[in-house]
Amino acid sequence: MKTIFSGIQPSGTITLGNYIGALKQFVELQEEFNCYFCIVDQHAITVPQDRLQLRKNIKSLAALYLAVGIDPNKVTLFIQSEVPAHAQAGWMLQCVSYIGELERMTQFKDKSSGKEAVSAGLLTYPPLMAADILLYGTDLVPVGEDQKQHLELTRDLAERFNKKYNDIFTIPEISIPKVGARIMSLQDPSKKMSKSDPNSKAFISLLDDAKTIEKKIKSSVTDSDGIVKYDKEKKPGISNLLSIYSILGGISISDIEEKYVGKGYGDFKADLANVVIEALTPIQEKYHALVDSEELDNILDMGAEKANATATKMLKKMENAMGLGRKR
Ligand code: ATP
Ligand code: LTN
Repeated sequence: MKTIFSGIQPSGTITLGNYIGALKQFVELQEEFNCYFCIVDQHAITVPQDRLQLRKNIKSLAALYLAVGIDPNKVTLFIQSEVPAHAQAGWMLQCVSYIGELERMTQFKDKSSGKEAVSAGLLTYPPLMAADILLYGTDLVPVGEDQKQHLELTRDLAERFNKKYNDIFTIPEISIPKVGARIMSLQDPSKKMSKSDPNSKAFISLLDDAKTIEKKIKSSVTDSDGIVKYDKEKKPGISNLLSIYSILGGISISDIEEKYVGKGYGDFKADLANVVIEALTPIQEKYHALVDSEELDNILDMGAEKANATATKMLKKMENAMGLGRKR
């Protein structure tokens, strides 16, 4: 059976972008693959986090993984910092990475630009991500489009390590959804929707209530020609809303366009809000039942135990390949 690994940062409440670009795929993939899904809290601290809020976000993200349909009996769901091999392997892979290639990562450039104090962790984030993936002999990594460059670097690092030390890593493939790989901000359709956007109107979180969803969609940035038509270049706002409508409503974009011929953006946005609310309501119900439960802690304990068992074996192979410690 092939192995899948993917991670989400507990840097806020996950958005429709995370759901459509990543989580929705995970639910389908769990049926056919040996899946590891990780709450990457060590990645989240590459930018400042409030201690108590981070703790909350970790549990909340775990509950959301389950609420969207991840089955803990089929997958290994765990918290990155509870499996120390990630940071250990991350260090070794930092020593295989070049500063130049890390400085070229667009996520680093975006998140560091204009900031006075940029943590070294923000720069060395990709080798930690490579460690996450490579520790499990991962074949396939399902992610949104923004992670393509990090995946390419992961493959380069794995190949470099295999050549230089010992051929121990599987070279992972990337899996990006055909539609919805890049859901855009509701306030600026040239930017991706991001859960840590300081403007909360820019994203819909999976836990937003109906009123908030209606308001955010109503105030989303579109254009002034009033025609519901998909045109990514000329009408990025409406095109983004059409993608969300199509994916969550299960209707093709051309059918939606036809439905709104002669109608304005007001009708379209009101219906889209209902489509989103309908998709999120059952997820929110499951979430509330789980988030403070003992069951959730048990699932995370079980996940950490399983992940630790697998990751420690690969870590040992890495240490042997590089000559660290004593041979055992
Ligand atoms: P942050 O704002 O803290 O950087 P984020 O919202 O960008 O976070 P991540 O935790 O970095 O989200 O990403 C989790 C997964 O969601 C990744 O697979 C990523 O590719 C995917 N993803 C993130 N944003 C989008 C988006 N706007 N559209 C589609 N997929 C996305
Ligand atoms: N870098 C990713 C989160 C992430 C990840 C991973 C995704 C960390 N480790 C391993 C896939 C596989 C992000 O910012 N979205």
